[in-house]
Amino acid sequence: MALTCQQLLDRHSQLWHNATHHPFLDQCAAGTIKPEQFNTWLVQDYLFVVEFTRMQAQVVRVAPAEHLDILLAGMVAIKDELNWFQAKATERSLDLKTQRQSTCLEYCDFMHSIASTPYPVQAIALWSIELAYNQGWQQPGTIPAPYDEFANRWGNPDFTAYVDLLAQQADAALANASSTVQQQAEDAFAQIARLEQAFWQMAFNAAES
Ligand code: HMH
Repeated sequence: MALTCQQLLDRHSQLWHNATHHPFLDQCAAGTIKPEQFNTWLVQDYLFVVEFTRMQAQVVRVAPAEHLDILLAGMVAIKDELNWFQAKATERSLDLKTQRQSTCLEYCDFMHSIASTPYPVQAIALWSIELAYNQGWQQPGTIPAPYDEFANRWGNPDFTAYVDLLAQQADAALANASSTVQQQAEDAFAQIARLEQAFWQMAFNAAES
């Protein structure tokens, strides 16, 4: 029996819950997140997305031809996202030429390491990274201004449909994968869940200084 995206969510429900529910997001919804927390997230997430762009490009390199259409739509969307992050940073007078914090660095190193894994593992990684934000930003319910546009970027119906297509492609890739590759995909999923939780916590901790 081939592993599926849904099975990964079921098997690791606690880890996934922690990846997508965090006081950072709840406090965005409540309007009580502190500017230094939010701005830390924004700058570090921009730096993350730069490396995520490279990961997406790497997946394009190894994906079967029939998966390219959706992956290339994702490449177009990430172009817009990088420009949007730059505009948000300018609005807030934030310097994007900043060092990555250790958690961000660890996540970027992990994405880099994924490049040497078989396509099904990369497809699971891509899907789970996008699903984390798709679910996380919707989880607290309606997020009011000024954070609504952040919630909407990853919570909107088009993005949800894109993530669902990524899941279908990952399932198709896993259908023919060996048990070793399936295990690698499961390990990657669990590691991404841990890194997502740590990334929220990194930004949340910025309030303590
Ligand atoms: C940390 N995970 C993190 N940042 C993001 N922007 C996404 C996932 C979704 O692309």
